[in-house]
Amino acid sequence: MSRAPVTVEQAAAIVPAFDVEPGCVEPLGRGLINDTFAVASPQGAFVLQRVHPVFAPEIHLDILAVTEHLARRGLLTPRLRLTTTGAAWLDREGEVWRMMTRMEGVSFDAVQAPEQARAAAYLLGRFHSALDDLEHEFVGLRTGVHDTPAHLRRLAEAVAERPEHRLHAEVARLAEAIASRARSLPSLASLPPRVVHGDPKLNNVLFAAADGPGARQARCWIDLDTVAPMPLAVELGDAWRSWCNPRGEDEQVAHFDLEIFSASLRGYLEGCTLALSKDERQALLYGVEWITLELSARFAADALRESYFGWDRARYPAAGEHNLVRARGQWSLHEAVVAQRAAREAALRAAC
Ligand code: GN1
Ligand code: MG
Repeated sequence: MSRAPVTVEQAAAIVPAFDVEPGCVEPLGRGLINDTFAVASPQGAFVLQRVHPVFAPEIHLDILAVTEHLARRGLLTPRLRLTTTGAAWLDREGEVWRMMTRMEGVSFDAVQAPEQARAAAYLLGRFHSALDDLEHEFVGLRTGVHDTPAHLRRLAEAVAERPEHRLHAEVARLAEAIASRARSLPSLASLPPRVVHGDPKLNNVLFAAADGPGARQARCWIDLDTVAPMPLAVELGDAWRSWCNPRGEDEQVAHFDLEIFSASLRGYLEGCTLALSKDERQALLYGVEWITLELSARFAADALRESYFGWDRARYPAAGEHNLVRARGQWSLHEAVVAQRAAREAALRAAC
């Protein structure tokens, strides 16, 4: 089962370990994985997080290298605050905590206008390009994060292991559809790795304001636990599955917005100075098909296991019910994306 959530008091007790006075500590954000708090103190504004054990503590060495490089290249980025002993993370009774500077800005769960997605994409292009000459051996890699066959295996295992689960029949049906679709998509293996964000959904980018022109001005990328070398098609597939589905992750029937897709593709190519190979460009067509399928499999497996993704206690009776809605939402998005393959291909041909 998931770990007990952290209380504000517990979080406040951690703050001095980062040489910060625990001024005001409040829960922050809607992340599904880490426990997150905002800290306002005389030393400045920070984000304190209890890091989920899915991440190796060594990711902080990767975050350190990536954020230093981004800052050198003139991009805004949160920076790690070291502990009083100079460490990049704190190990307290077996739990990993880290503190980063809190960036000003507003996040959105759903794209409000194509221009907003264009801005996020432009900044993602700059992010990737700035990291092109980073010389760093990644040490905290969450191996298998986008190993789709492994996610499909875990879903099949969950279905086999939980026949008594109240949602078993529904998940089993979905799992079968997912597995059969996976057999028909072309493989993305053998694409070159690029240093990317790793979880570029819309609410991981901060905008200058909640409305007006500032809502179309992307300031910086946050939530850097997943920075890693991986194919661009996977990264942009993950971005598009989030940006082009304005209904968000909690709706069973999704919609893939082609206008947002085209606007963000153009924005990305404006911000990106990487020399992309023909294979990398062509693979952009299938990345979003794979990612929607993979995330559907991950949510479906957790509908039975009820142990990984955070869930909304106000709207659902239990984690399983929330994750089943999300799994169906991503499946529906996958179907929409496949149905629009020809239109996406035309947009890609026009832009690349
Ligand atoms: C998780 O924690 P959060 O919400 O930024 C997940 C991503 C999924 C996303 C779906 C480490 O990200 O992979 O795309 O939920 N992160 C991890 O909302 O599993
Ligand atoms: Mg997040």
